[in-house]
Amino acid sequence: NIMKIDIVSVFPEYFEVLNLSLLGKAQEKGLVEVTAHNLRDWTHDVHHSVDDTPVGGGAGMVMKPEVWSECLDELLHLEPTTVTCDSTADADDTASADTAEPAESATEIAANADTVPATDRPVLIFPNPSAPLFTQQDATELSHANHLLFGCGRYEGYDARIPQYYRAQGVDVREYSIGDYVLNGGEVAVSVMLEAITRLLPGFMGNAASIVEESYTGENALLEHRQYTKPADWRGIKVPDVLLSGDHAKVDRFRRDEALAKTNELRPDLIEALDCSKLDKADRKT
Ligand code: 6GU
Repeated sequence: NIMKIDIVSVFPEYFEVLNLSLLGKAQEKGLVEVTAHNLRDWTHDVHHSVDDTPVGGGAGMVMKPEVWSECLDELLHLEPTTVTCDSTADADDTASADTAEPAESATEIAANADTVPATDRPVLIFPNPSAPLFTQQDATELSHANHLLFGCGRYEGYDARIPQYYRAQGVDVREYSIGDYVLNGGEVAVSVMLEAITRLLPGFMGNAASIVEESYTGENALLEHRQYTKPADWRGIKVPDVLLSGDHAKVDRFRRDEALAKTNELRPDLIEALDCSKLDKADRKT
């Protein structure tokens, strides 16, 4: 079941590197098909302009809805239509981005996040520094989709009616930020999301167990314990004795304690979010 990925950008060359590396291999194996498109190909004016000044005033430029819609209609095989709704009605749309499926409640979606089946509905994703954070759970969910379409905007933004319109057309529209810092355009953010999503595709990585043990995944999202390889003594620094003991239960306990202590120190927010019922007695002591 091949995953189709379209990327729209004014710098499509940026994505040429995707043909190298691991994603290039995945394309050769027929797991994914990635196509980068130039947004300017859908312009009609001599200057190939894709943005305009903000309505209401202010600095910067905003990406025009007409160019985006011609492009997205073609890639999503949709006919242009007119929708009847005002822009204020959709003001909190980013928050409800992943709850668009009426059949499933929000809790059901959360519970099934790791097992949602492949969906025939295309997912349209806009990188946006003012949107909710992209998480491992989003990556897992999106790795089950058949068709992803990424629209890279510049950082000043794109006309808010673009996601609103495609949501009204029944498209699963998502907007995500990759962190609390500002990038010039969505290209780097899309590369980050793409890598997080595609490495989860079945057959992409050799070792499936290494995915299960990672930080931010599994029952309890903790930071990972430290790793060591041989030699046991290197430049005077010794590997912890317990790891050489051959006692698997002791090793597991040691690693779990370290993961808990490290997460508590570096990411107390992840400890807060833990499901306490999943902690065992020994966990509580740490
Ligand atoms: Cl998704 N886009 C841009 N332009 N800047 C960002 C971002 C996205 N996430 C964090 N910073």
